Amino acid sequence: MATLNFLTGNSGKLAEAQTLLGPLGWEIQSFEVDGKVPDVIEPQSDNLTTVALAKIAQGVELLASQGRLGESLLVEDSGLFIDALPEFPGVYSAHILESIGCDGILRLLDDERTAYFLTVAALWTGEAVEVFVGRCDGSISAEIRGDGGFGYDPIFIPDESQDGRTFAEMTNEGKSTFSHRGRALSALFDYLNVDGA
Ligand code: ITT
Repeated sequence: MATLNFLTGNSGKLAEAQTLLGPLGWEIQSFEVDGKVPDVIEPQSDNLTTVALAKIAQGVELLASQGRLGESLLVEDSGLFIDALPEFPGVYSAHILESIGCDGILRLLDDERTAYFLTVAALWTGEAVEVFVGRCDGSISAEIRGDGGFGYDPIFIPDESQDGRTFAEMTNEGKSTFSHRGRALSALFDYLNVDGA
């Protein structure tokens, strides 16, 4: 089984990557230094790709400092984009979730509720950096629903949801079949399979 190191402080992201790529023959392991996930600095930027590339640059430096430069490393940056609130919460998704939460988002919205999630994944193959993007269109629910997932999952209904369920009302497998992260990681898997990186 091939191994992919994933540098993330978000256990929900790690679990989803394991759910999606595990059955396809990839062991996704948390990238840790001295037994803990290292901190990375996210630059102030209104662009997820810029943030993902900054994270992978720091990750590659850490790999090098461990004498593990030949190993692969994955990072990703994700955001929720709500059409009625241009650029919001977007790249500030983590900060906004901490400050006003899902409740706060619901209070800001009226009838216009379309939104999308975007993931930009950056992979160090052991030789070079490759970027993969995944998008999931949907809408913001009228109320918080579901206990699964993490972050904004209880208020996001993907367009593919057959019965109006939020991501938080789905299993990780269900969410990953059409989520932003699922799509970015599927593209990554296709790349690894073709290139054998
Ligand atoms: P990293 O260590 O990987 O950076 P993070 O939680 O800081 O983890 P991001 O900056 O990419 O990740 O995420 C921005 C915010 O968006 C954060 O609060 C997440 O909880 C939320 N988020 C990301 N992906 C999500 C998803 O699939 N469903 C719901 N919320 C999500």
